[in-house]
Amino acid sequence: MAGMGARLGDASAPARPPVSDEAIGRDELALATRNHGLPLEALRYDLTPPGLHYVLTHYDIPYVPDGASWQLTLDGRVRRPLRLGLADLRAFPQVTTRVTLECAGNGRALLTPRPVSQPWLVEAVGTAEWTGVPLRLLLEAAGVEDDAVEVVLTGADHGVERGVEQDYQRALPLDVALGAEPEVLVAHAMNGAPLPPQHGRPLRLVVPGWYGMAHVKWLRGIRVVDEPFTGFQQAVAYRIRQRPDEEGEPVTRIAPRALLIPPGFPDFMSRTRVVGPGGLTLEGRAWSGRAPVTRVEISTDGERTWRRAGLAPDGGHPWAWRSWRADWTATPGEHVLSARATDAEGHTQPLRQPWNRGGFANNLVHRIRVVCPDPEELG
Ligand SMILES: Nc1nc2c(c(=O)[nH]1)N[C@H]1C(S)=C(S)[C@@H](COP(=O)(O)O)O[C@H]1N2
Ligand SMILES: [Mo]
Repeated sequence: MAGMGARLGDASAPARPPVSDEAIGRDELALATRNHGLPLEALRYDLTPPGLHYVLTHYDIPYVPDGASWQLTLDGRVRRPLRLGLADLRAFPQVTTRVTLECAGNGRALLTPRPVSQPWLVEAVGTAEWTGVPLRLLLEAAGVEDDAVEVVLTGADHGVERGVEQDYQRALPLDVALGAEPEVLVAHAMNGAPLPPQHGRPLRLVVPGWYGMAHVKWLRGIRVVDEPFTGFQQAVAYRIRQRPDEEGEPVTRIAPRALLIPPGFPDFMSRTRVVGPGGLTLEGRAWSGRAPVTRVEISTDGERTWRRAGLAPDGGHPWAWRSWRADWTATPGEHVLSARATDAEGHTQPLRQPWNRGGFANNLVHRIRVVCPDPEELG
C-alpha cells in the first residue's frame, strides 16, 4: 500500500473543515447516494419499514449471499476462545430489542462551516427490532480474564481512510459489553427477518443508546483486550474536537433529538412545506440514548415562545423513539416550526449549533419552513 497514504491522505480526507465557501463536492454526493437517510414522512411508522431505515457504510458492503458458513471468533483475554457459527449462536438465549439507531454525523451538513464528510441533514435515523444473543452471555461462556478492559469488535469490511488501511473496528468498555440494562446484542435478525446485506448480514452488534458507529456490522471477530484500543475509528475518528491537534472526547451515547414529521406537502426542489390555513396536528418522534425523553416542546413563532407537546408513553421500549403531538392553527404567511426534546438527565437541544471538526452529535433544534397561502390570493 506504499504511496496510498500520500495520495489519499489529506485532500480527500473526510470530516475536515471546508476551504472557504467550498460547495458539496461530487465525492460527498457519491457518499450521500450510497448512504441514504430516512425520508422524514416515514417517522410515522413505529418500526421503520425495510428500505426506509437509514444506511451508513464506510467501505463496501461485503458479499454474503447466505450466512451458513459464517464464523464469529471470540478470543483475546478469555479462558476459552470460541468459534461460533449461526447455529451455535441460536443455541444461546435470544433477545429482541426495539432500538432507535442514529448516525453520529446526523446534522453535520447543517453546521457552519460545514465539515466535509457524509453530508447528513437530520435524516440519519431509523427504528428496528433486533434479535440476537446478548454479548454478555458469549463473554461469560468464554470466561473473561481479570485484566480485561475493553472488547474490540471487527467487521468483515475493509478500506482506507485518511491514508490508513483498516478493517472496520470499534471497541466497547468492558462494563458496557457486559451490561444487562441495556443488553448489547450480537444480532442476526432485523424486524424478524435475517439481516439485509446493507445492515450487516449475517451478524452485527447492537448497542442500545449509542450512536451508530458502535453497532459494528458484518461482525466476524470479538477480542477481549487488556489495554485501551487505539484503532482509527476509536482514536482518530469519532472524537469531538475543536482543533486538529487535541485528543478530543469520544463520541458515545445519542444526544436527545425531536424531529417533526413535515406537515402539508412539499415543494419538489426546496422541500418548503405548503399547508392550508386552519387547525392541524403537528406530530413527530423524540429520543435520547442517555436517559428517557421527558419533554418535547414546539415553537411556531420563530422561537419567541415554546409550548409543550403531548408525549406518548414508551410502550415498554425504552431504547426506541416516542411519538409526540401538538395542535397548531396555520395562518396565511410564512412560519418556522421548531421542536426540541429534553431527557430525564436534563440534556436538551441547543438553539445555537454545537460545532466540532467532525460534525458529530449536532442536535440543534429541528426547524421546518412552512408557507401557508392566503385563500383570497389563490382566488
Ligand atoms: N462493519 C461496519 N460496521 C458499521 C459501519 C461500517 O462502515 N462498517 N458503519 C457504522 C456507522 S458509522 C453507522 S451510523 C451504522 C449504520 O448502521 P445501518 O447502516 O444499519 O443503519 O453502522 C455502523 N457499523
Ligand atoms: Mo455513523
